[in-house]
Amino acid sequence: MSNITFTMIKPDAVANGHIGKILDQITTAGYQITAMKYIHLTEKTAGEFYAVHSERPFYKDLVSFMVSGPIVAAVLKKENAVADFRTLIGATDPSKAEPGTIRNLYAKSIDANAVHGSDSDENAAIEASFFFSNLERF
Ligand code: IDP
Ligand code: MG
Repeated sequence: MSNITFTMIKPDAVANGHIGKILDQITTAGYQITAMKYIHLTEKTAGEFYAVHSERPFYKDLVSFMVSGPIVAAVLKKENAVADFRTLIGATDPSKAEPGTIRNLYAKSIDANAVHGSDSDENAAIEASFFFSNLERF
C-alpha cells in the first residue's frame, strides 16, 4: 500500500471556477499536497500521459479535451492514498458517482469529469514523476 496518488483538476472544473472547492475537499479528506502546478498541457504531453488509452475510441477526444484549457496537477499524500482518492472522486461517469463525491458535485459528463485520480500505486508513481522533478516535490 503506497501513500501517494496523482491528480489533475481537469479543464472543465478549472473553467467552471472549482479549483478552490476541489482542493478544499481534498485537503479536508486528509490529503497533504506534496507537489502542485497550474499548467496548460500540449497535445504531445497529454497524448503521452494518456498513451495507455491510445487504442480506446475516446482517446482523440480525451486528448483534445485535456488541452482545451489549463489544468492543476498535484501529488497527494495520505495513508491508502490511491484507493481512498478513487472513493473521494467517484465513478468515471458522473451520473454514476456517489452523492458528495467530487465528480458527482462538479462533473457534467463522462469525458469532462472534473478530476483525474491514479488507478494503482505503480501508476501513481509513474504519473507523479511524469509531471514533477524531485526538486518540485516536498
Ligand atoms: P478514470 O479517469 O475514472 O480512471 P479511465 O477509464 O482511466 O477513467 O479513462 C480516462 C479518462 O478518459 C476518463 O477520466 C474520462 O475523461 C475519459 N473517458 C473514459 N471513458 C470514456 C468514454 O466512454 N467516453 C468518453 N471519455 C471517456
Ligand atoms: Mg484511469
